[in-house]
Amino acid sequence: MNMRVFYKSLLFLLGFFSVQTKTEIEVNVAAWGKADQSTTYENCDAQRALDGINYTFTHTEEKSNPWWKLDLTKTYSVNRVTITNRLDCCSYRIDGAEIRVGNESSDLNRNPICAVVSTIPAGATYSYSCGGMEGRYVIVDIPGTSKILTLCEVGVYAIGPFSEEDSCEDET
Ligand SMILES: [Ca+2]
Repeated sequence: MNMRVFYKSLLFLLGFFSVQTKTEIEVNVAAWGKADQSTTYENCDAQRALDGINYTFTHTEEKSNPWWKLDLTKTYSVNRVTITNRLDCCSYRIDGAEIRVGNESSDLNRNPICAVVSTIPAGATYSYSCGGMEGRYVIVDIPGTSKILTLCEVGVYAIGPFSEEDSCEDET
């Protein structure tokens, strides 16, 4: 290896490592939040979309405009949202679901739409880019009459590291 190639390689590596140290980390903050939903069928409560188990699911009653709402307790810049659909039955029910990110806790439709689900195959996890939309709340809702909203898992990926208050380094 001549010196020119050596220096070029060295510069490349230095550039590589400097980029690496600046790389921001994508963190799934969904489970840090508290979930709620419009109605609950039997014991299929809203938190079941956050338990890390793909076969446990939330389930609303069959009503108009069902929704599921996640309160992240503070505002995050949401990079993407993932939804895992039900495997055993009724995968079509998720069709047309709207994913919203915003700061409106009561009038949920005022939160801007990040993406609309066309369809998700049974048991699959699909990812929807939200491009850094800011919000404390992530909502999944299905507009229409006689709808059932079921979610197996929801992931909310924000770009970290976050503010210093998220770090425990200073706590002894
Ligand atoms: Ca689950």
